Amino acid sequence: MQTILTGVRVNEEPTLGNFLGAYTPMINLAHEHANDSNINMFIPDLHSFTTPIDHSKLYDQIIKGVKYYIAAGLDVESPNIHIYRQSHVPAHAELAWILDCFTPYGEASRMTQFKEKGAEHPDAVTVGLFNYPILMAADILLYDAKYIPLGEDQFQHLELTRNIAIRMNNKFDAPIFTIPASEAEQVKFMHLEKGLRIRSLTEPQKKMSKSSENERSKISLSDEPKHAAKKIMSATTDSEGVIRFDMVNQPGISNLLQIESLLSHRELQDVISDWAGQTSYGDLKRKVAESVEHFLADFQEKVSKISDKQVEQVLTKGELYANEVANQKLYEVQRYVGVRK
Ligand code: AQP
Repeated sequence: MQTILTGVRVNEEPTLGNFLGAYTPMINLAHEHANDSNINMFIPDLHSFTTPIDHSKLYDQIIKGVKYYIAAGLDVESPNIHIYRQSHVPAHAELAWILDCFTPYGEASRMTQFKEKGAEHPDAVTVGLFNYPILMAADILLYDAKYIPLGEDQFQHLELTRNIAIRMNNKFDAPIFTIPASEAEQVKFMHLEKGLRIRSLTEPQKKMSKSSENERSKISLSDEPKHAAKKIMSATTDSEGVIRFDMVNQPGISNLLQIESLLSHRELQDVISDWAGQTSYGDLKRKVAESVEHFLADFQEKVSKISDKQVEQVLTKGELYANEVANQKLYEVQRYVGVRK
């Protein structure tokens, strides 16, 4: 059976960008493929402190992260849906070390996210931040995952994962790893035209990021719904004075149209047509604010109904599965590199 896999770090409260870029495609694919694929939705908790965080909050955030996956619509009763913590499957960290030794330093140095995040945290650029895409490669390759629903910002890391897998397979002349599908195939598999990038509400040329210190730039999944609606009402737009979908010249307006399409489950083209040529940015903002408020109220109610006990049960089941699959792959790799007979 093929494997579809994704994860969202719990360094900060996930945003609407994470929800629409990673949760939504994964949930849609789970609905479509839970009978013919393994659906692995894991919490990449070891990735959570590649940039500085408040460690006293991390454990609670992990549990909340699991609740978010369930509330988003994963059917945890399905035998093929697996939710687990990366830290509770030691093979992730072990394989990452092996992959490190098959990753040229120059190639890893080209990762733009490292450069961007390094610039944001100049006093705290750690080896962990540099190494994070290689741990991500281990997260994927351990399970032979072919499809990885991701936002556009992660495609470079996916390409690195593909390169590492191809290099190892060539080196040992064996199909050790399944090569994840290319960016174009991933996008097609998610039924998208291209990768998704929800923009910052205050600087729409940038992506909405959960670690942004500007609260007004992002909608967090735990935002009070009315407060979130106000953030949409004050989102940065432009002075063109007419509603058009044009990510280059009108990224703020285009971002609102994109959010509206995803939250209302309507084709982007239909939403664009509804608003084309209209001139009241206020009307568009009001519509999107309503959709965001409604979405958050509904989502938060679902989250509040999930108990810690249910989370424990889901994780126990998921981690049993994940350790079994991951250890098998790790042992195979260990044999190829020569540390196991
Ligand atoms: N703005 C976005 N639009 C669409 N998808 C997005 N993702 C993140 N931001 C957007 C997708 O969410 C998944 C989880 O990402 P992550 O938390 O592992 O790391 P990230 O990509 O670094 O996400 P953030 O929100 O920007 O986090 P911080 O600010 O902590 O670095 C990925 O699939 C990502 O593509």
